[in-house]
Amino acid sequence: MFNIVIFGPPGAGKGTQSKLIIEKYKMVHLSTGDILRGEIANKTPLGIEAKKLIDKGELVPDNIVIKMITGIIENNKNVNGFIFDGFPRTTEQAKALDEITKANNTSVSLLICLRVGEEELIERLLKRSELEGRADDNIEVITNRIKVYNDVSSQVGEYYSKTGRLKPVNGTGSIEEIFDRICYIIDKNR
Ligand code: B4P
Repeated sequence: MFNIVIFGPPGAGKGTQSKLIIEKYKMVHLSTGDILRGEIANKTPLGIEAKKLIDKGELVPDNIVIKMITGIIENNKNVNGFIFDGFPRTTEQAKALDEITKANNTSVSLLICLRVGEEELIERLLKRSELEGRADDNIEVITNRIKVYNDVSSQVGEYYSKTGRLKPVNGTGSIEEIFDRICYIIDKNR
């Protein structure tokens, strides 16, 4: 199994690039954002709680997302590998992911960190809000999401850097150009 984390600030292109990666490398896409939005759409108790936080641009508690991820990994033991999109977002989640993968006789090989400037992130997310109308894509919430990324989530990069697994990628340019940069790293490390 070859597992990757795709990481970066909100709007960096994690979801966009994950779709291309799973198609080329036949991996399983695991997006905590998508799972949480599914819970919200189905109005489950978890979704109702998560919505209050997501609508403010805050993170959902670690124990909730860790539990979600654990179940999925345990139920998919025979896949080529996972692409973890939007998880881990805290050091606690990063440590938990190392423990869960180890318990399932696998590991995370790389964290691909998409680097994009703040102005472009805001521009992309506001454009998405016109197209998709996501409740958390408005300027006030976007500003808080970027702040949470800088204050909390950026530490995840440092955690992976200590074990030599952090691979920064220039996240600007066309979607295809960025995908080529990611494939180069995957092919070199597989
Ligand atoms: P996510 O769904 O992960 O949302 P995101 O950070 O906005 O990334 P996304 O993948 O959607 O956007 P992308 O960069 O691809 O999380 C949403 C919320 O859920 C979080 O704020 C948090 O509250 C909660 N949550 C999720 N996981 C959690 C966790 N582990 N712990 C706690 N809470 C959690 O794309 C953005 C836009 O840019 C798109 O419109 C795309 O078309 C465009 N784009 C992409 N690449 C481009 C390019 N090269 N050029 C121009 N535009 C581009």
